[in-house]
Amino acid sequence: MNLPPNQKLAAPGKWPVVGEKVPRAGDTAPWTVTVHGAVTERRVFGLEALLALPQQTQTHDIHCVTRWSKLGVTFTGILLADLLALCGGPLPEAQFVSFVARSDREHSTSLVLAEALELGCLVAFTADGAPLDEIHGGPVRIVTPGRYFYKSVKWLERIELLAEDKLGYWEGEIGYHNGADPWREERYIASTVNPKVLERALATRDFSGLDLRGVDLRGRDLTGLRAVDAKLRDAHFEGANLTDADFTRANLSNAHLENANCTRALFTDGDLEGAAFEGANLTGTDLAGASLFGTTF
Ligand SMILES: Nc1nc2c(c(=O)[nH]1)N[C@H]1C(S)=C(S)[C@@H](COP(=O)(O)O)O[C@H]1N2
Ligand SMILES: [Mo]
Repeated sequence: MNLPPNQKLAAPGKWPVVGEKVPRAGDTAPWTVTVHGAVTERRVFGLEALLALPQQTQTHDIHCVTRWSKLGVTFTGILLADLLALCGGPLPEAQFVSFVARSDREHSTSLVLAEALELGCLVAFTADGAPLDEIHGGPVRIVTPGRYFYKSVKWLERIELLAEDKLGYWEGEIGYHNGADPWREERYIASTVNPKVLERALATRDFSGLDLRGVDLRGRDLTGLRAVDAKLRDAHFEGANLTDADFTRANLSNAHLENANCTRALFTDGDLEGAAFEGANLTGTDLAGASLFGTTF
């Protein structure tokens, strides 16, 4: 059977509901899906017009980050690639795609555009032969094959093509991994702390004293982060904005800070052995008392 590591089958015939349960409250406007951003032609599709486009039928396995899987669900819908082609295709600068929900928190998720196209993301209307129930994202949701199901937005309202990534709700605020590959178990950005602790740490930008070994925070805006005494061995901060971050006494051994913006960041008395700072901006950085054996700049 095709179960990724540490997943279990949901009870036969059961499809659990995860996250939001309804689209935006009180919104009675006709359903539309807008394709915009770094695309040749911005277009707004009404639901009827969408349903009239050529559709595909695909069978995919669903893997939720909370460890249930449901194998072999058949979806029908429009391939993202086909929909983008109807809009004249992505502009050259388009590197990411963000799917945004018609929901109270404007829930969203994003993917590398090339991956989304390669995986065969589907703008889906039916599951196992019936229109999607509202609770499962009807009338129209994204289905992203080969990724944890949080990459499959319910109640699709917008598809935005972007030059730079815009982290989604679960990824940006709750600490779900932006990669989301179930075969590599990319569940949380850190596997060493409890998800509630991680969520709080992200909300307050305070990692002080936490054990976040191997945490993946590439490309994030972490301006003013407090990480005093944090355990950040093997952490990934490539391209992150660490302006005014405080890493006093933190353990950053073998951490990756390539191309990070470390303007005025404090690494005072920290352990930076084996850490990599190639391409990082070190203007005004304080390295006093830090141990720098094998650190590369
Ligand atoms: N709009 C919206 N889409 C969403 C979510 C959400 O909270 N809101 N949750 C995501 C998560 S974490 C999962 S596992 C799946 C759950 O889809 P389901 O409720 O149909 O099983 O939807 C994803 N898409
Ligand atoms: Mo999920």
